[in-house]
Amino acid sequence: MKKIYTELQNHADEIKQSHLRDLFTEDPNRFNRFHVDWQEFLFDYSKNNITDKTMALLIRLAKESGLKQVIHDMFTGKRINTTENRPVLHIALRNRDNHPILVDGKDVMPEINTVLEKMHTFSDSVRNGKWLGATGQRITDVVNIGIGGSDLGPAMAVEALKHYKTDALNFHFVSNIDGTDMIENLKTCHPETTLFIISSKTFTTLETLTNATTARKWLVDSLGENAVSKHFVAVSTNKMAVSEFGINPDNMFVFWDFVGGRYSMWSAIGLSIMLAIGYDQFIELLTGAYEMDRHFQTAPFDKNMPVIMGLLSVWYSTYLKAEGYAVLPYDQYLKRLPAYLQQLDMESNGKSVKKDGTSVNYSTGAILFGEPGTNGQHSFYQLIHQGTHLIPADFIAPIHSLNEVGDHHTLLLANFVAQTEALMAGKTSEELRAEGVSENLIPFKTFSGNRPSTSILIDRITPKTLGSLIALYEHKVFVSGIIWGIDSFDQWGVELGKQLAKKVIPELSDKNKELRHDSSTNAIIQKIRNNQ
Ligand code: G6Q
Repeated sequence: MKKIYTELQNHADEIKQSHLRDLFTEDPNRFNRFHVDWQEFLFDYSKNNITDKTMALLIRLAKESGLKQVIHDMFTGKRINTTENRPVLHIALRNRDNHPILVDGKDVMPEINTVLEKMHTFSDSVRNGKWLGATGQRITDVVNIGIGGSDLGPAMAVEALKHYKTDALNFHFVSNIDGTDMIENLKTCHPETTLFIISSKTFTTLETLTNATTARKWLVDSLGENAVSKHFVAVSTNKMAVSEFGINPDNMFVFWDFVGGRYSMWSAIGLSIMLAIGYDQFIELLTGAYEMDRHFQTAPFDKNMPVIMGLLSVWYSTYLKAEGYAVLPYDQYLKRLPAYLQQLDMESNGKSVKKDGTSVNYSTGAILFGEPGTNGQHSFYQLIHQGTHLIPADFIAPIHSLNEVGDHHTLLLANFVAQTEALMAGKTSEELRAEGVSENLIPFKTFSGNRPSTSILIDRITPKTLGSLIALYEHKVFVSGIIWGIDSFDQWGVELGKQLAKKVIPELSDKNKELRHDSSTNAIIQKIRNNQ
């Protein structure tokens, strides 16, 4: 075992003896040493269970893990997704200085720029009413049909950027194979004015193809087969499957297998985002991500936000044995961010086998959850404050609201600030006694404190700052994955899900089919069959 691992483990035992309240009291300069001021971001990680020694050890760990080299490898198109033998080039999609990025000697930028321009022309024509439905009416509703990485990014970003969205279009995201998702969304849509975007990297995903087929029938039943070309576009890497489905290749926006599903909102998978906010603001989104990419590539590790965040994840999961991780946006527009990050983080780093095929003997990615503040405060924060688990939490808030109403935003920010302070300092029995709390309630009203949080304060939510924020989390996940020695860019667990149901489908519809599962599975299938 590397010496650094033992040193970190020993240091973790030391840190457990310290309290954040004391660390702040002993060192009035603590904030100065543990924050990064960058563009519209203030990244304050001083309320984490760390000292200078912790950060020095973690940065040594990053160096000994070859992080610098792997960052370089990703940005230069090396095949760092080893189990799928692919480069990892979502960063090329937002390469705003347009420098060549070579894969097997070929620059990927010209193709990326061509697709971006095609999205530009198409989204302009839908937004300005030049693109008409089959009966000559303007499009009013856009329905993105996709799941996982082909849904969560655009759904999160369209919600996050609602303030910047055109009023002329309504957006719907249908992902679940549960027919309710489709039916409820179509209730407010009319075939003549609805545009479907079928988003699927592989164009083989059961949920998406089933939903797309239902949508197609809904349209064709009303407007006829010829209407399809005016109401269906596809985003995929699989041209053949798209044309087999009956979507005109002219209406197809391609991307490439070097873009992972959960990293694809910057590609044509983001078409709904561009339709919502327009080309120029979509470019702002890409620019924000690009600026974060530059920061990630160039800032020294001790001033590098994604590196620090990634190292903190390793510190908590592996060394302090934290199993959970909360992301708490104090902004209603970011309400889908936790769902988006659940996939980004848990699908990327929920792994127990290293790149060399051997099993890990340490904890990797944590269980991520979250809700917008202050809603979360009135539900699960109890466990974060007084439960038995260590849950590091990211608190995210904009200084300026996009909807100034009375003193709402001041009250929101007051909660944001107060929660992190309370988690850090806690409340002692002496303080409670001084407040006159009766003795029998003191054990219940005591807060241990010493509970870690990171505050990410953003000037305001804009396409650009959202781009930076998402890229920050993407790279944070990447950094932890490198340290853990896992492949953060594959998802064999999802692939299994794609296979499993196929066996059961015929067993549900054919009552006479013999069942050869375990007794529980057999009984459930039998119960469904008997009651269908
Ligand atoms: C993402 C995953 C997964 C994927 C969906 C949809 O990284 O691979 O969430 O995005 O399974 O796949 P398709 O886009 O191929 O339909």
